[in-house]
Amino acid sequence: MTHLDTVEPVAPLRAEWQRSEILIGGGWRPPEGGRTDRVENPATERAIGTTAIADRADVDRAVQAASGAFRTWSMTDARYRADVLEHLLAQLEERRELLVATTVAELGAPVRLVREDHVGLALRVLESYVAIAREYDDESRTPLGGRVLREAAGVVGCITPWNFPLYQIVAKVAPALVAGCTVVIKPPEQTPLNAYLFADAVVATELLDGVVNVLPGAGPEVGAALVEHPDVEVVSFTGSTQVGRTIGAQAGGAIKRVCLELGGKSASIVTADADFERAVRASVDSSFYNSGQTCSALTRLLVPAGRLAEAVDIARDQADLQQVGDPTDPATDIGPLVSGLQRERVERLLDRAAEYATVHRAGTRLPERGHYVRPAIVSGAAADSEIAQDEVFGPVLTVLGYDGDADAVRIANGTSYGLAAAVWSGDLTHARALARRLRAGQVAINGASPPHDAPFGGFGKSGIGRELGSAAVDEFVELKAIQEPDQPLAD
Ligand code: TXE
Repeated sequence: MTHLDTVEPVAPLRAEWQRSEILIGGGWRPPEGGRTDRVENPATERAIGTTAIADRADVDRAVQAASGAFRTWSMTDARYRADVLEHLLAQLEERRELLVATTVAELGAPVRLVREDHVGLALRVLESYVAIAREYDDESRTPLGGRVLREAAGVVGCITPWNFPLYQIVAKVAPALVAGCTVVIKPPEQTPLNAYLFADAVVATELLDGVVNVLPGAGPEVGAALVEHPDVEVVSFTGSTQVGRTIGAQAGGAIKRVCLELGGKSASIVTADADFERAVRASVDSSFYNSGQTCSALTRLLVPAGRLAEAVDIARDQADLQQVGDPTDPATDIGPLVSGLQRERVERLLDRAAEYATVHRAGTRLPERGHYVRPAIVSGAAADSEIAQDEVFGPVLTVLGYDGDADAVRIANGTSYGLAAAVWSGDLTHARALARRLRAGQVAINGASPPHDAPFGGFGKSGIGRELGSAAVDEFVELKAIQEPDQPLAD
């Protein structure tokens, strides 16, 4: 059987993928406008299901439900919330295989990656929040004896992207629930089915009626209505810098708290004394991971100028080794991009890059159908060129040369972003010193990336605020200083 023969001509229609309702106040209801939209499998370009599309009236109903639930949920003990999250985790665990199949079908990510990282990571993150909720302390003292309460901020609007459909939901919802907030989720248009499975787990958990509401729909309509709604106190958004800027401006105008997780153009600095080949190959893998659709991907490889040609050769070889194709095949490394639109964007950027740089495309044969992109290694581009500055969100690595540490740091910090970075060196002291000089929210030394409870977020235009771990809970908390007289008041 050839590789292509394993791609199903028409993905099976599953009952779970035909959804005409939205989740409000713990119950499934038809959307006000009665609209639905089709969901496409990016590997086959065929419809695999339909989902409901909410509108502004639904946003209002969902926010009302979340506001009602907030009155009781925000008053519960964090230990109680830990128990509820544990139930939710068990419900998601029961749906693990369905979540894997759904993610492969609606995102096109390879099954091996989906099992370990997409679904596996999402569940591990939720598990970390069960532990955080158990330890959660909503009261503290200042050094001068002031009493400080941590109170839930209110209803949170969670606007999520498609690149890690389940993880993005969990990374917002779990810390918000730990803090005592209630949420309205607006999942992405491209991958709403994961949100439905999450909603099924919420319903089965029973104790979350109104605490978690799910409204699939268009960003400029449902997403914007959530941001504008006066009873939404916090907006947590992950997506493009462009939409993040709009949301930030709207939230600022309404004096509303906002958490923005935006793009990145992360640098991987390989020093002269590093395990060079390992560092280059790992950087290629990072930039191709999830078809390059990862905001923290190491998309700029920085090597000593004298070793540029060697780095490009190794990178090209690593690109050629990638198996691109059917995401249901466990041997596949790279699946399609999520949509035709994303594919066109990436190809356009590469076409323009070919005018001023060398674009090496991997030799891999691509399937005839599907939004596939041939992985690319770009060399000879200036550090300030479009391909070295813009987030590509496809399997593309740009290799740049540097001349000494100061130059490496200058190039690494020389974008508007600041999400992640990597340093490779045989000398840990040297690597740590370089890491300190990088303006990035996370730095991985010699391939060791931070655990999933370490804060994740960016400097500069990569966003505002942090996700993961207890740092994310802080985004959904208001601090209240409350003081009582030292002596009890006389009756
Ligand atoms: O993002 P959008 P898109 C980057 C990546 C990618 C580019 C475009 O570079 O190529 O963004 O992707 C909702 N008000 N990232 O177009 O449009 C939308 O419905 C409120 C990086 O998919 O920002 C979806 O739920 N909400 C990123 C979410 O915003 C709005 C992951 C993200 O969609 C809205 C994804 C509006 N006016 C893309 N318009 C990362 N940081 O990981 C859209 N939305």
